Amino acid sequence: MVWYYTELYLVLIYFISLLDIATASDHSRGQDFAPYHFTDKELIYYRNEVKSLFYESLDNYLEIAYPFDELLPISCVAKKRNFDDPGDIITNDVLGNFTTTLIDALTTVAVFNDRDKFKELVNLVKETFPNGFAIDSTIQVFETTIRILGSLISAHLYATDPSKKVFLGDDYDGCLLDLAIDLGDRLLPAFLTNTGLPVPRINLLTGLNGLTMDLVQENNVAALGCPMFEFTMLSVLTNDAKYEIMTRYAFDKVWSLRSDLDLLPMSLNPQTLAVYTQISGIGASIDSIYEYALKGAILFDDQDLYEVWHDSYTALNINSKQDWLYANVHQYTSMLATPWIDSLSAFFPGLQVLNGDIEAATYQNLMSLKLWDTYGGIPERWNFQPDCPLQGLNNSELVDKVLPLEWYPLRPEFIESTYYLFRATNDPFYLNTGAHILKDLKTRFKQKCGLAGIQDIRTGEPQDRMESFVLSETLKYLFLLFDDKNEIHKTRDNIIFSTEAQPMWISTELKHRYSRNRYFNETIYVDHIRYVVDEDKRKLEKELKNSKNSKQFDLVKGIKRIYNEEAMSPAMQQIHDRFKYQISEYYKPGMCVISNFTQHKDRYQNKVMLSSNLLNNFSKLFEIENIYNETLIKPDYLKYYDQMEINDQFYKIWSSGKAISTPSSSTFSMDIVIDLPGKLRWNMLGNGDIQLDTMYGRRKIRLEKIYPNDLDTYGNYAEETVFSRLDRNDIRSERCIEVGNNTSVPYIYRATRINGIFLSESNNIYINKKAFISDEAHEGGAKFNLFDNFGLNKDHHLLLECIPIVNIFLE
Ligand code: DMJ
Repeated sequence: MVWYYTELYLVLIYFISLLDIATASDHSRGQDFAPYHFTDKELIYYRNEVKSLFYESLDNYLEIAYPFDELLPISCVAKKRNFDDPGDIITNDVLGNFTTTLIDALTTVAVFNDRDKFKELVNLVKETFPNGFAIDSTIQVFETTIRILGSLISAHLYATDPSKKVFLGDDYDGCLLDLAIDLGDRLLPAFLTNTGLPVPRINLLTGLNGLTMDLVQENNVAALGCPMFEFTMLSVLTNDAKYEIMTRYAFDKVWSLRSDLDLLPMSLNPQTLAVYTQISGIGASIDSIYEYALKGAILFDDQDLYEVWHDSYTALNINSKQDWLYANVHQYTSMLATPWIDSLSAFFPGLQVLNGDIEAATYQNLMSLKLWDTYGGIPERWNFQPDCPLQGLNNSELVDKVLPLEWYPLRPEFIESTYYLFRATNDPFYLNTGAHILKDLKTRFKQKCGLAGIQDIRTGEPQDRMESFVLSETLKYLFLLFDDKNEIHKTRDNIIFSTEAQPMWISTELKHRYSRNRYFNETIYVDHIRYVVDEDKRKLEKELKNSKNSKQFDLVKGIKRIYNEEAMSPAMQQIHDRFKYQISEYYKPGMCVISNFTQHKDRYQNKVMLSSNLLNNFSKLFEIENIYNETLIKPDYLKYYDQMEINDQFYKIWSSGKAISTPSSSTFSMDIVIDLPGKLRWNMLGNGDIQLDTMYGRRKIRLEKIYPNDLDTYGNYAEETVFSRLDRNDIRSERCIEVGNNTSVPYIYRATRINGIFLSESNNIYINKKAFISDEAHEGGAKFNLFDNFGLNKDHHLLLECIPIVNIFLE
């Protein structure tokens, strides 16, 4: 329905804009349309601009830098692998001397439907590698898998699918698949370790021989688990299941290393399983593991992968999610581990959209937008809260303190998520974001020979580098944002983008062929998988034997932690001091009013009855500025840089003139965590209420503490009369009578989130009373009585410290 109306509107706007062209054209910029109406003409213009940026950069690469891996866009020379120093892993991990830019860019040309160019580039790849990848380069297995192997596979799919515009038919001999097989065979020995987890690097010519310990000892979980995606595609295309079996075993093994909270560590030793970083989150080192769990579930129609996604996403929502971002937390305690987020986490909203979680995606993506507003790009790392006192610092010192990593190499993640959100909502808000980024690319990032990132966001110093993902991802997603009718959007092929934006799909015929004809017979891999599986069994039996006498669940009995700013025990106080960010105030007093611009009675606005949902109906569009005002600091040189969502022209056309912004609340919010052994189960009712029949598993409930006349999370003033009607007496015990006058309460609690899910103003949580007490030993032997920590009044409200939580009912 939404699509239908929107298309109708766009047609309408198109005609209106035609009428207006004579006077509204922006002739000074050589365009014959009125910008920010997003008419077909305007979108074509944007698409062409993206294409020009792409082709200019690619042509320069081919002319100047080919057959090396990259082109330096400012100095206009090739960026090569560091042949002199094989230990320079920062350079050499992705530059295998295998024309990275050319191969990674192949499918962007396919997405442009440019068959001639596609054919020319495929032939060039074929000519370049007559002997496959017999190159003496030690490279990163994961990076090579996503940038080279995935690109070859995806381009092969385009070349061989008659339904695609760039289908090559007789002009193609399968050379890309041959190369993919050759490369896959060179990478796969990385999985021949005693654990079945891959070492991070391998030499394309000599394999594992001669690799020094420092090159192979630490691998991150994304790199350990994710090759499964591209390698399974390779199996599907060849019927040789060894690629799938070896890499899928590694994926499953990685997942088995999660903590009780279902949180994965960031990196470990693939030979010993020793964990190097017990931190979990959604950013660098770990990002794609979630991505490939969900995308793999869809592409391969795989329920087990979906469960991995489901459980890991639930764990992230419980343990790492804050309203606007996912923080890095300790994998065993879920305590906040770092005060920063990194740029790569901007991909997550795209994944949430794939999961159908549009509201959550909207929130997370706005964080990236505000970062772009502030820094003109997404800093590699940004402190969302200060990690040291900031008082007395001048602007440049402040910017320095809040950007632990200060570069932006034109990564795609923000534009990728913007693209997904536009596909899901059709809100012009996202087209505006794209138009803004496109303008930035042309004016701030374009250099003599290509697109260059920013080396130092603090000063705006450009970076003389164009990584291959700029052409394969950043520009592809930007183009697709403006190309509603691209064949990718019209197909029934269930196309899924790889983490490198390489489109992947499996036809029904191929799927059947693989399930009928798959084989697994290469001795070295068959023997190896037998060996690691036997090892697993042996270890499991040993563990079971040892655990017979121990009480497994003693550690997670009852409530583990209750965070409260008052009445803390000294021990709790110490924890609080050490990890104060975990229970930091989420909201600070203050008002957020849109006052920076005037409303124009514009003639387009009178004619075009369209508005952006996000701009007009999302009441928290400006909350981020308020919450993160301490660390969202604009560098001086960007003082006059536009805040894209209130760009005057966009706002005039797409706001209804009634855009609202809820003032920030004056209340204090805290999280309480209830951990009980067992499996988390719950029921979301149609109206958004939550029904809990058991309390097993982990619940993280955010409670807002509201005093009379406070402004609450939803923008309401708490009227005094409400408080006098509430009962604070625990009907199960006498203990609350001593606390004071039972006829009124000094403040109340209200639940605003549960396990990362937002509750609306009218939502309640209903808990089965029986879930509060367990007299029986169960799932590991724990008995509990949650009433020791809570209470219950006669109106069935749950009481915390004898204070009613007004929307949690025990029945
Ligand atoms: C790309 O190679 C891929 O998107 C990967 O998943 C993360 N890093 C870069 C882009 O930032």
